[in-house]
Amino acid sequence: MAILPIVKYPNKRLKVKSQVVREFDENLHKLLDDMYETMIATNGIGLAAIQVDMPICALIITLPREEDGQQYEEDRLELINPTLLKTQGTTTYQEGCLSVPGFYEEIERFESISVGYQDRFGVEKVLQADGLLAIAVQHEMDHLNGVLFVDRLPILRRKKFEKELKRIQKEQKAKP
Ligand code: QAP
Ligand code: CO
Repeated sequence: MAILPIVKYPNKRLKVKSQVVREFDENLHKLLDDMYETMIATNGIGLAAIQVDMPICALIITLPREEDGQQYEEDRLELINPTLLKTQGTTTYQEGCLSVPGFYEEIERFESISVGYQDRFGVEKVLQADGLLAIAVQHEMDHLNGVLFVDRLPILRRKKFEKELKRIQKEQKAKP
């Protein structure tokens, strides 16, 4: 297993459309395992393959449990080639992203969704999700289309983000 470098905004690689996964082999499994290790090491709850510079339709999510706020390996969720089947309602949540560290904003999403996908072995499955899981799945599926949560901000809040980003980048330059 390995911790992989995360591609950060405004790197244009994050805008690439991810390719459909056709081979459910050990290379895919190794990538998914490395993604999991990377996500945990960086305090993430979700990660798309493109964020570790592999533009393929694969994403992982491991939400913290409600009872203790901890992430458990047995709660690992891996969605390969996901497609939205059904949506209901809308909701907003203050989102962040490992590719946009230090910035959080309210984003509108569907409240509940149904998603078709394949697991790491290529077996077709359906996931019904609401709450934080539904938001995480939509956020990660956006990555597969080259879309970041900041791309969904209304123009004024997008400007606020670009301004704040300059400050964050200065801070990070001063750090190491
Ligand atoms: C996507 O986001 C998501 O700024 C996953 O400094 C967002 O894991 C799912 C993170 C909202 C559900 C709701 C962000 C870590 C992690 C940061 C993440 C940071 C360190 C974000
Ligand atoms: Co993200």
